[in-house]
Amino acid sequence: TKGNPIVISTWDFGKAANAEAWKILSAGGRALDAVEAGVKVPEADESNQSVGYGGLPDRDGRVTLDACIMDEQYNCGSVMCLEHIMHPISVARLVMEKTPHVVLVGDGALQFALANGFKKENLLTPASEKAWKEWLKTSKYEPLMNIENKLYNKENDPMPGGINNHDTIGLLAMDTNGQLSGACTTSGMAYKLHGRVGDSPIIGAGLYVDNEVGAATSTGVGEEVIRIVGSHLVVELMRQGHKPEAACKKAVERIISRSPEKAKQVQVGFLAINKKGEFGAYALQPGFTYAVKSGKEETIYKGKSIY
Ligand code: SD4
Repeated sequence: TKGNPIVISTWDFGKAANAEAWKILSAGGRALDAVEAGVKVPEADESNQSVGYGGLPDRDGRVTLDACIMDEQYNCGSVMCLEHIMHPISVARLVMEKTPHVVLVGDGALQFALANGFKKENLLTPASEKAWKEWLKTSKYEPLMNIENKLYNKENDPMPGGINNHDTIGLLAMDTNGQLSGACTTSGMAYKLHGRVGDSPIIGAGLYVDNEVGAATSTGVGEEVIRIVGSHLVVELMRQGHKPEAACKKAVERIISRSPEKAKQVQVGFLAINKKGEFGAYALQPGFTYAVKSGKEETIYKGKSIY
């Protein structure tokens, strides 16, 4: 039977990624191809300072990228701390499809990419270099991923004077055959220590796809997500019968119970879809948005939050 395809992704810039994924899904293509094509949009967008090209560098001025991908058969691939490659998601897919491994890191990931025809590029844009040099003046390392909560009120309406703090993209899709896949890609936390890896490229933390049950992805302070293996937790909660939004909420509450003080100060958001095509999200702080595209709608939703 032919189902109704759908694609969902984190943050409002997910809309452009969804549109690209939708071209594949609406033509009856495979969810795996759709998620890769979708997240390549923000990866190549230099105005997005937290994914791929144009991403903010680490504290040494190096743009290091994290990405992972997972298909409908529990195959997965990941790259961590990869430099100089515009599309880490495509390298992650190659790791999945062309190697007996799941994860390649750093220089090994770069060598693998170059050996497979990827081009070495400078990913540090003038705007991101300028922001880094500005940061260097104080060099204060505070992973303020929760800038949104100062910019949005409890109703999730943007407050005046705010900058739109874009974030990691996690994108989940179901194709006409009802198969699920997911992709997640980021430049990670700005001005992180060199070598720091967040949740995004860690299977089970930043992304998990279980084609029997559903799929989930996350955004925000990765350390808090890794601690609870967040995306896998969301999928397991859906397996137990929770709807996507309720599963995401329970995962967020788990973060609060594990890190009560930290949870008040940082942002984490989860996004999930189940096998019926039902979707939902939940975040610690207000300001989390996600984009949905299906045959019925093209919508930016405001995720509910605890605080
Ligand atoms: C990380 N979860 O590296 C990512 C960060 C993120 O830019 O969502 N945003 O921890």
